[in-house]
Amino acid sequence: IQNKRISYEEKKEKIFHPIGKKLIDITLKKKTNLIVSADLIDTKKILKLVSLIGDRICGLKLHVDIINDFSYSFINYLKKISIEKKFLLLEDRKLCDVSTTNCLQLHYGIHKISSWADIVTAHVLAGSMSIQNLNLPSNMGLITISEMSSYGGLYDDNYIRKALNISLKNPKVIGTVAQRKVDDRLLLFTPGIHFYEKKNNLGNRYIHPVQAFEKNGSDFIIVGKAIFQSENPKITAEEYRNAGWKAYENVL
Ligand code: BMP
Repeated sequence: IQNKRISYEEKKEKIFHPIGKKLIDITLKKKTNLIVSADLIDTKKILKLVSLIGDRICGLKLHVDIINDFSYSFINYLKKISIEKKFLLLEDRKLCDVSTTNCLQLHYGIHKISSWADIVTAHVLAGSMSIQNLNLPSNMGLITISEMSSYGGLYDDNYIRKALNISLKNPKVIGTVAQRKVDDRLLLFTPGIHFYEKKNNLGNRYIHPVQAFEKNGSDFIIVGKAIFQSENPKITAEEYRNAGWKAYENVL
């Protein structure tokens, strides 16, 4: 049957990086493939959101460089909650430079991403070497960006194929962001998820969780505004968790 996929258990056997395996373990334990993107500029708002949705998610995605009142007490507290509630912290830094600069951006500056994040995102525009020699801690993984959810992006099939190849060859890469099926040895992360919206007027495109799993072979859905801007993020997160989990089970 066309849409069949391998289970998370089978996928875990193909993923060698410990953080990839850990993410799958969390997903199976909590029955959730939902990653919430907390694109908020205020630490109190992020912590409030996490208190409402922490039980429903396998990962929390951050853009720490948008936070006005970033501090280590915030990050330490968030780290503690992530361990208690069992979810991973993803910093969506989208590194996109040569290896030396990527390395500096990962380890230094105000945010010292490598000191707390479980996963960081990176483009591979600058080539395979750009994501090598980053001195990542052994328990930190990379997610590459092979194809974005926005419309009018510059990614063509050739670029995407090459980005996927670079991802497969780098042992630090646990998976990728793309809008299509990828090799089973990569975890596939799908942003641009919404129950009702198809496009927003700022260039992002959206698909339903069912489409993400049936058509694209997604492993994890990433949901931002649909949850954190909803009237009741707790209930909405549960709706997306449930939809993502059912969509996964339906293609098994
Ligand atoms: P929202 O669901 O509110 O549109 O948020 C999507 C999140 O995913 C944003 O943080 C955005 O930076 C990120 N993202 C995306 O929208 N498309 C991609 O292809 C890759 C992303 O990381």
